[in-house]
Amino acid sequence: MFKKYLFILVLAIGAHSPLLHAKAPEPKTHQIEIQSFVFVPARIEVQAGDVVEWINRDFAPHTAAADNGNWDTDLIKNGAMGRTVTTLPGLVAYHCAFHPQMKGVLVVTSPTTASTPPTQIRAKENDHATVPTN
Ligand SMILES: [Cu+2]
Repeated sequence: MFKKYLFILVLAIGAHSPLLHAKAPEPKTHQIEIQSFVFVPARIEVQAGDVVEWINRDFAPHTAAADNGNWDTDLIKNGAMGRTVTTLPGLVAYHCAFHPQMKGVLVVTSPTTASTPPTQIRAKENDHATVPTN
């Protein structure tokens, strides 16, 4: 959590009009390394619209392919990079086409949800809790 807020702070300082930029965050790029037949990190949280890049540190070639078939980086050679752009929020499991035991997960959040402060989310939940639902 601290890292996330630090990053938002850095963005706010970098942009001269933080209020204008707060509602439409710039797409970010996230990097996942492939080391010793493992995606590192295996699970990352990104916002819809963000770019995810895989860098292959192994001598063996790898791929990153969504289990649902929505995207595939195709072959990533040693030292090379593959990428995809996230679209819809949700959990996206992926794997390496050559090594089915290599698995990873992208946790894709919607930009509006992710930028809502935790206090506002709690307030909404409390509202629902006090309203009888049949
Ligand atoms: Cu592989």
